[in-house]
Amino acid sequence: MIQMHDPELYRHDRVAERVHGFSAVGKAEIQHFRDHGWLAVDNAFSSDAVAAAIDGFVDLIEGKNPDFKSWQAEPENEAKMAPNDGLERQDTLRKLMFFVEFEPRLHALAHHEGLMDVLARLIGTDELLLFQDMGLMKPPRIGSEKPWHQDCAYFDLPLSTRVVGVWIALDDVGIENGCMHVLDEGHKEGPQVHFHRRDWQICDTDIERLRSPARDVVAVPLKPGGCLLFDGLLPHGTPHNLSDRRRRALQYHYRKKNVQAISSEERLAIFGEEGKDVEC
Ligand SMILES: O=C(O)CCC(=O)C(=O)O
Repeated sequence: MIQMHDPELYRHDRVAERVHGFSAVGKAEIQHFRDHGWLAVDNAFSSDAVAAAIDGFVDLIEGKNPDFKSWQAEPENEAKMAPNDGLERQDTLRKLMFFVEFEPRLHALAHHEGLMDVLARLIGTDELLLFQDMGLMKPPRIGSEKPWHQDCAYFDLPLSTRVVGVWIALDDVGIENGCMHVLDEGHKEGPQVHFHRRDWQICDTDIERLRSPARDVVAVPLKPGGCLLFDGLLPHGTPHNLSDRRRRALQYHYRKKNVQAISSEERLAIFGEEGKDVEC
Protein backbone atom coordinates (compact mmCIF):
# COMPACT_ATOMS: atom_id res chain seq x y z
CA MET A 1 0.00 0.00 0.00
CA ILE A 2 1.32 3.44 -0.93
CA GLN A 3 1.97 5.48 2.23
CA MET A 4 0.12 8.75 1.73
CA HIS A 5 1.32 12.10 2.93
CA ASP A 6 -0.89 15.01 3.97
CA PRO A 7 -1.48 16.98 0.70
CA GLU A 8 -1.04 20.21 2.72
CA LEU A 9 2.66 19.37 3.04
CA TYR A 10 3.21 20.25 -0.62
CA ARG A 11 0.73 23.11 -0.93
CA HIS A 12 2.75 25.61 -2.91
CA ASP A 13 2.64 29.37 -2.40
CA ARG A 14 4.03 30.06 -5.85
CA VAL A 15 5.61 28.51 -8.91
CA ALA A 16 9.33 29.03 -9.53
CA GLU A 17 10.51 31.74 -11.87
CA ARG A 18 13.17 30.54 -14.31
CA VAL A 19 16.03 31.72 -16.45
CA HIS A 20 16.45 30.55 -20.02
CA GLY A 21 19.60 28.48 -20.52
CA PHE A 22 22.92 28.44 -18.63
CA SER A 23 24.14 31.35 -20.75
CA ALA A 24 21.53 33.56 -19.03
CA VAL A 25 23.06 32.92 -15.61
CA GLY A 26 24.80 36.15 -14.69
CA LYS A 27 25.65 37.87 -11.41
CA ALA A 28 21.99 38.48 -10.52
CA GLU A 29 21.14 34.78 -10.94
CA ILE A 30 24.14 33.68 -8.85
CA GLN A 31 22.93 36.12 -6.19
CA HIS A 32 19.40 34.66 -6.49
CA PHE A 33 20.88 31.24 -5.71
CA ARG A 34 22.73 32.62 -2.70
CA ASP A 35 19.67 34.46 -1.38
CA HIS A 36 17.01 31.86 -2.09
CA GLY A 37 19.01 28.62 -2.07
CA TRP A 38 17.95 27.60 -5.57
CA LEU A 39 17.89 28.58 -9.23
CA ALA A 40 15.68 27.08 -11.94
CA VAL A 41 16.97 26.97 -15.53
CA ASP A 42 14.72 26.18 -18.51
CA ASN A 43 16.29 24.66 -21.64
CA ALA A 44 19.52 24.01 -19.78
CA PHE A 45 20.23 20.94 -21.92
CA SER A 46 19.43 20.52 -25.61
CA SER A 47 16.76 18.09 -26.78
CA ASP A 48 19.55 15.95 -28.32
CA ALA A 49 21.39 15.79 -24.98
CA VAL A 50 18.14 14.85 -23.21
CA ALA A 51 17.29 12.20 -25.82
CA ALA A 52 20.79 10.70 -25.45
CA ALA A 53 20.48 10.75 -21.65
CA ILE A 54 17.10 8.99 -21.82
CA ASP A 55 18.56 6.33 -24.13
CA GLY A 56 21.45 5.80 -21.69
CA PHE A 57 19.07 5.71 -18.74
CA VAL A 58 16.76 3.18 -20.41
CA ASP A 59 19.70 0.99 -21.47
CA LEU A 60 20.79 0.79 -17.83
CA ILE A 61 17.23 -0.03 -16.74
CA GLU A 62 16.95 -2.70 -19.40
CA GLY A 63 20.12 -4.28 -18.03
CA LYS A 64 22.17 -3.74 -21.21
CA ASN A 65 25.25 -3.25 -19.05
CA PRO A 66 25.44 -6.44 -17.01
CA ASP A 67 27.95 -4.83 -14.60
CA PHE A 68 25.45 -2.19 -13.49
CA LYS A 69 23.07 -3.34 -10.75
CA SER A 70 22.63 -0.35 -8.54
CA TRP A 71 18.89 0.26 -8.41
CA GLN A 72 16.10 0.41 -5.89
CA ALA A 73 12.49 -0.64 -6.44
CA GLU A 74 9.42 1.39 -5.67
CA PRO A 75 8.12 -0.01 -2.37
CA GLU A 76 4.84 -0.80 -4.18
CA ASN A 77 6.62 -2.94 -6.71
CA GLU A 78 9.27 -4.90 -4.86
CA ALA A 79 7.80 -8.17 -6.13
CA LYS A 80 8.20 -7.21 -9.79
CA MET A 81 11.97 -6.82 -9.59
CA ALA A 82 12.70 -9.74 -11.89
CA PRO A 83 16.11 -9.05 -13.46
CA ASN A 84 14.89 -9.46 -17.03
CA ASP A 85 11.83 -7.30 -17.01
CA GLY A 86 13.36 -5.13 -19.73
CA LEU A 87 11.73 -1.79 -20.33
CA GLU A 88 8.82 -2.63 -18.02
CA ARG A 89 11.27 -2.29 -15.19
CA GLN A 90 11.13 1.44 -15.76
CA ASP A 91 7.73 1.54 -14.07
CA THR A 92 8.81 -0.55 -11.10
CA LEU A 93 11.89 1.37 -10.02
CA ARG A 94 12.37 4.37 -7.78
CA LYS A 95 16.11 4.93 -8.09
CA LEU A 96 19.29 4.20 -10.02
CA MET A 97 22.56 5.13 -8.34
CA PHE A 98 26.22 5.59 -9.21
CA PHE A 99 25.94 5.04 -12.95
CA VAL A 100 28.09 7.75 -14.53
CA GLU A 101 31.09 5.46 -14.84
CA PHE A 102 28.90 2.89 -16.63
CA GLU A 103 27.07 5.19 -19.02
CA PRO A 104 28.97 7.79 -21.09
CA ARG A 105 25.82 9.70 -22.10
CA LEU A 106 24.93 10.33 -18.45
CA HIS A 107 28.57 11.14 -17.69
CA ALA A 108 28.55 13.70 -20.50
CA LEU A 109 25.40 15.38 -19.17
CA ALA A 110 26.93 15.64 -15.69
CA HIS A 111 29.97 17.38 -17.16
CA HIS A 112 28.15 19.68 -19.60
CA GLU A 113 30.27 22.78 -20.18
CA GLY A 114 27.54 25.32 -19.37
CA LEU A 115 26.64 23.48 -16.18
CA MET A 116 30.26 23.24 -15.04
CA ASP A 117 30.73 26.95 -15.63
CA VAL A 118 27.71 27.83 -13.45
CA LEU A 119 28.78 25.34 -10.76
CA ALA A 120 32.28 26.82 -10.65
CA ARG A 121 30.73 30.21 -9.91
CA LEU A 122 28.34 28.81 -7.30
CA ILE A 123 30.95 26.73 -5.51
CA GLY A 124 33.80 29.19 -6.02
CA THR A 125 36.33 26.92 -7.72
CA ASP A 126 37.07 25.10 -11.00
CA GLU A 127 38.23 22.11 -8.96
CA LEU A 128 34.82 20.46 -8.94
CA LEU A 129 33.94 16.94 -7.94
CA LEU A 130 30.78 15.12 -8.95
CA PHE A 131 30.32 12.97 -5.86
CA GLN A 132 26.83 11.53 -6.24
CA ASP A 133 24.65 10.62 -9.20
CA MET A 134 21.11 9.29 -9.14
CA GLY A 135 18.27 8.54 -11.50
CA LEU A 136 14.98 9.28 -9.78
CA MET A 137 11.78 7.81 -11.10
CA LYS A 138 8.22 8.23 -10.02
CA PRO A 139 6.29 5.65 -11.99
CA PRO A 140 2.69 6.51 -12.92
CA ARG A 141 0.17 6.04 -10.08
CA ILE A 142 2.62 4.49 -7.60
CA GLY A 143 5.56 6.95 -7.58
CA SER A 144 6.36 7.45 -3.92
CA GLU A 145 6.93 10.67 -2.01
CA LYS A 146 10.43 11.87 -1.14
CA PRO A 147 9.66 13.67 2.13
CA TRP A 148 11.14 17.07 2.97
CA HIS A 149 14.85 16.84 3.75
CA GLN A 150 18.22 18.54 3.35
CA ASP A 151 20.68 16.65 1.17
CA CYS A 152 23.60 17.52 3.47
CA ALA A 153 21.90 15.37 6.14
CA TYR A 154 22.95 12.41 3.96
CA PHE A 155 26.57 13.41 3.28
CA ASP A 156 29.53 12.95 5.63
CA LEU A 157 30.94 16.39 4.87
CA PRO A 158 31.84 19.36 7.07
CA LEU A 159 28.98 21.85 7.24
CA SER A 160 31.20 24.50 5.68
CA THR A 161 31.35 22.51 2.41
CA ARG A 162 29.43 24.18 -0.40
CA VAL A 163 27.27 21.40 -1.86
CA VAL A 164 25.15 22.03 -4.95
CA GLY A 165 22.51 19.59 -6.17
CA VAL A 166 21.40 19.60 -9.80
CA TRP A 167 18.03 18.02 -10.57
CA ILE A 168 17.40 17.53 -14.28
CA ALA A 169 13.96 16.76 -15.73
CA LEU A 170 13.93 14.05 -18.40
CA ASP A 171 10.13 14.11 -18.70
CA ASP A 172 7.62 16.92 -18.51
CA VAL A 173 7.48 17.32 -14.73
CA GLY A 174 4.59 19.17 -13.14
CA ILE A 175 2.68 19.47 -9.90
CA GLU A 176 0.57 16.39 -10.64
CA ASN A 177 3.44 13.96 -11.36
CA GLY A 178 5.73 14.92 -8.50
CA CYS A 179 7.87 17.96 -9.28
CA MET A 180 10.38 19.39 -6.85
CA HIS A 181 9.11 21.63 -4.05
CA VAL A 182 11.57 23.84 -2.20
CA LEU A 183 11.35 25.96 0.92
CA ASP A 184 12.40 29.35 -0.38
CA GLU A 185 15.43 30.68 1.59
CA GLY A 186 15.18 27.65 3.87
CA HIS A 187 18.96 27.07 3.62
CA LYS A 188 19.36 30.14 5.86
CA GLU A 189 17.75 28.21 8.73
CA GLY A 190 20.84 25.95 8.87
CA PRO A 191 20.82 22.22 9.52
CA GLN A 192 17.48 20.73 10.60
CA VAL A 193 17.01 17.68 12.78
CA HIS A 194 16.07 14.65 10.66
CA PHE A 195 13.94 11.74 11.87
CA HIS A 196 13.36 8.23 10.53
CA ARG A 197 9.69 8.43 9.61
CA ARG A 198 8.45 7.81 6.06
CA ASP A 199 12.16 8.25 5.17
CA TRP A 200 15.17 10.03 6.77
CA GLN A 201 13.42 13.37 6.76
CA ILE A 202 12.55 16.66 8.40
CA CYS A 203 9.50 16.30 10.63
CA ASP A 204 6.27 17.35 8.84
CA THR A 205 5.40 19.74 11.69
CA ASP A 206 8.85 21.36 11.44
CA ILE A 207 8.15 22.10 7.77
CA GLU A 208 4.88 23.75 8.78
CA ARG A 209 6.74 25.77 11.41
CA LEU A 210 9.52 26.81 9.01
CA ARG A 211 7.18 27.90 6.22
CA SER A 212 4.81 29.89 8.34
CA PRO A 213 4.53 32.81 7.97
CA ALA A 214 7.84 33.87 6.50
CA ARG A 215 8.87 31.37 3.84
CA ASP A 216 7.15 30.23 0.66
CA VAL A 217 6.94 26.70 -0.59
CA VAL A 218 7.86 27.01 -4.26
CA ALA A 219 6.86 24.33 -6.80
CA VAL A 220 9.36 23.82 -9.63
CA PRO A 221 7.69 22.35 -12.73
CA LEU A 222 10.20 21.73 -15.51
CA LYS A 223 10.13 20.69 -19.14
CA PRO A 224 12.58 18.01 -20.30
CA GLY A 225 16.08 19.50 -20.22
CA GLY A 226 15.19 22.05 -17.55
CA CYS A 227 17.02 21.86 -14.26
CA LEU A 228 16.97 23.04 -10.68
CA LEU A 229 20.22 23.95 -8.93
CA PHE A 230 19.91 23.92 -5.14
CA ASP A 231 21.96 24.39 -2.01
CA GLY A 232 22.75 21.24 0.01
CA LEU A 233 21.01 22.81 3.02
CA LEU A 234 17.82 23.78 1.19
CA PRO A 235 14.80 21.81 2.48
CA HIS A 236 13.04 20.17 -0.46
CA GLY A 237 10.76 17.26 -1.21
CA THR A 238 8.50 15.73 -3.84
CA PRO A 239 4.93 14.45 -3.47
CA HIS A 240 3.54 11.17 -4.78
CA ASN A 241 2.90 10.66 -8.44
CA LEU A 242 -0.70 9.51 -8.58
CA SER A 243 -1.08 10.67 -12.18
CA ASP A 244 -0.84 8.56 -15.33
CA ARG A 245 2.39 10.29 -16.36
CA ARG A 246 5.88 8.87 -15.88
CA ARG A 247 8.35 11.16 -14.09
CA ARG A 248 12.06 10.55 -14.67
CA ALA A 249 14.85 12.81 -13.47
CA LEU A 250 18.58 12.82 -12.86
CA GLN A 251 20.18 14.26 -9.78
CA TYR A 252 23.87 15.07 -9.52
CA HIS A 253 25.73 16.50 -6.53
CA TYR A 254 28.91 18.54 -6.68
CA ARG A 255 31.42 20.00 -4.25
CA LYS A 256 35.00 21.14 -4.46
CA LYS A 257 37.71 18.48 -4.55
CA ASN A 258 39.88 17.70 -1.53
CA VAL A 259 37.37 18.09 1.27
CA GLN A 260 38.19 16.07 4.37
CA ALA A 261 35.16 13.86 5.15
CA ILE A 262 33.66 13.76 8.64
CA SER A 263 32.40 10.59 10.32
CA SER A 264 28.74 9.55 10.22
CA GLU A 265 28.66 10.12 14.00
CA GLU A 266 29.77 13.71 13.49
CA ARG A 267 27.10 14.17 10.82
CA LEU A 268 24.43 12.69 13.06
CA ALA A 269 25.49 14.96 15.91
CA ILE A 270 24.39 17.78 13.58
CA PHE A 271 21.40 16.30 11.75
CA GLY A 272 20.29 13.43 14.01
CA GLU A 273 17.78 13.58 16.84
CA GLU A 274 19.93 11.73 19.38
CA GLY A 275 20.38 13.66 22.62
CA LYS A 276 18.55 16.74 21.35
CA ASP A 277 15.36 16.20 23.34
CA VAL A 278 13.21 16.81 20.28
CA GLU A 279 10.16 14.91 19.05
CA CYS A 280 8.42 14.39 15.78
O1 LIG B 1 13.29 13.23 -7.36
C1 LIG B 1 12.76 13.23 -6.28
O2 LIG B 1 11.68 12.73 -6.11
C2 LIG B 1 13.42 13.93 -5.11
C3 LIG B 1 14.76 13.40 -4.90
C4 LIG B 1 15.52 14.04 -3.80
O3 LIG B 1 15.23 15.12 -3.35
C5 LIG B 1 16.67 13.34 -3.27
O4 LIG B 1 16.84 12.15 -3.56
O5 LIG B 1 17.45 13.99 -2.54
